Amino acid sequence: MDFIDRVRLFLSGGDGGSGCMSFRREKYIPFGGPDGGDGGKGGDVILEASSSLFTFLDLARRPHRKGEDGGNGKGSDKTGESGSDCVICVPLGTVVFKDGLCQADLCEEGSRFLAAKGGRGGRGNLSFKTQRHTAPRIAEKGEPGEKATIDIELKLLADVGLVGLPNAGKSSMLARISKARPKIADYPFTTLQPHLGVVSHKEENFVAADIPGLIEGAHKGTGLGDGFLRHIERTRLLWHLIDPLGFGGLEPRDGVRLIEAELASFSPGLARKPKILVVNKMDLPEGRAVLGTLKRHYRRRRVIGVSAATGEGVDALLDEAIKTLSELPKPGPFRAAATLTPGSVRVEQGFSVARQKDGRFALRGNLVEKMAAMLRPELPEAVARFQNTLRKIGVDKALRRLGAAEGDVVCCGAVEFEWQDEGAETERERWRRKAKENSVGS
Ligand SMILES: Nc1nc2c(ncn2[C@@H]2O[C@H](COP(=O)(O)OP(=O)(O)OP(=O)(O)O)[C@@H](O)[C@H]2O)c(=O)[nH]1
Ligand SMILES: [Mg+2]
Repeated sequence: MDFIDRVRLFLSGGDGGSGCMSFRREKYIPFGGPDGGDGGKGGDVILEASSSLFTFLDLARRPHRKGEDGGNGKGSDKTGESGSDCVICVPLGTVVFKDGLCQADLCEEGSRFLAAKGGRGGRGNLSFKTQRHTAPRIAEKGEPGEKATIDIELKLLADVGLVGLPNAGKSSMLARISKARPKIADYPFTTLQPHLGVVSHKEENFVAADIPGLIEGAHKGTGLGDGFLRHIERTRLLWHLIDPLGFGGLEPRDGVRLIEAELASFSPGLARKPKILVVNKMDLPEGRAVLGTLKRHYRRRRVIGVSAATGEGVDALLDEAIKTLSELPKPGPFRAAATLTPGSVRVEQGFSVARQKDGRFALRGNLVEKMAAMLRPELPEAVARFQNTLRKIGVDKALRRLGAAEGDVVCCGAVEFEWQDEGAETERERWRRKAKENSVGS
């Protein structure tokens, strides 16, 4: 099975259903009032962590997902049906990024992240009924669902990470201590993807992760690269496995330095993690000498000799791991350097108007674009309400300042309309002026 641990998703919430414009028309009921129901809400797109998944394979094949659209409202005040949510299952340990900022870390079974919100249903004409305006001929289209492009990354959840040069015996060790069965062979880069194994020792359990071998320049992409180190970023303890025979002409001691340099260049956090130097293949004659040399060289560090093949020293290594893990705090949710901070929140409000090269005016902004998308241009009252709102929020003033003339085309989202300059006065102002003029005249 392919292992995919990074995917870009293109998500869209379902569109809200349209509101209905209808009047009660029944025999023996004269003057039946408005009874158009609201549209239903569009379905959300939600990511949900599930322990039964280990890869984004399915998501990589279908990265475009959309919530169901809401149903349209109907007469007799019937609200449209809500669209059902699109729930996407992701493996435990999925970290969500939007515009490079970390948004969520789904590391608990069932934890959810609302990735794209469904649009609200448009209002039917019953919702516009007021004491003064008892027969509104106005209704809205549904709000379009939110569009979101997000990147998801898998950072496996394990307690112990196995690192080392290729062929050091990492997979053999995982197979010895757990029921995981990664491929083991006498050539470098046998392991091509991370493997997890649950280790039970003296009534304690922990999860160990075996990742592909690292070589010099892995941080520049040499060998299989260092991208797999992401999966041991949240382990609490590292076992650095060492082959007493060395690798590719490299002495074991130089190999230790090389791996530590690669860990440090991936992330300082990884370099700081508690490590146990594990000299593997102690059944080979070279084992004892190498263990002795490393113990002398790294006096202050824990150096343990084991053999994944015979099981020698493995119990002592597990004892040590359980003791160390019990002293270390459980890792909290992942926080990348570029985590969302109050200073980096993007607030999109207000509007902007600009004259385009073709002479038309572009009106942009969250509120105005949403209003334009929900406008039903065939209903004159809806158009008047739209124009009134534009005037109230100052769009007319801004257009006048840019030199727009009556009849100029203004584009707002997918809607285009001809601008009609109703003057700077609002209706209320006009009413007040007229009342004043009348009182002066009388
Ligand atoms: N004699 C001896 N051989 C071992 C021991 N552990 C592993 N090996 C051998 O070393 C070779 C490499 O073992 P793997 O477990 O595949 O090594 P790895 O570190 O996972 O290698 P990559 O996945 O390629 O990075 C295999 O031929 C194993 O049989 C050991 O304790 N003693
Ligand atoms: Mg391996």
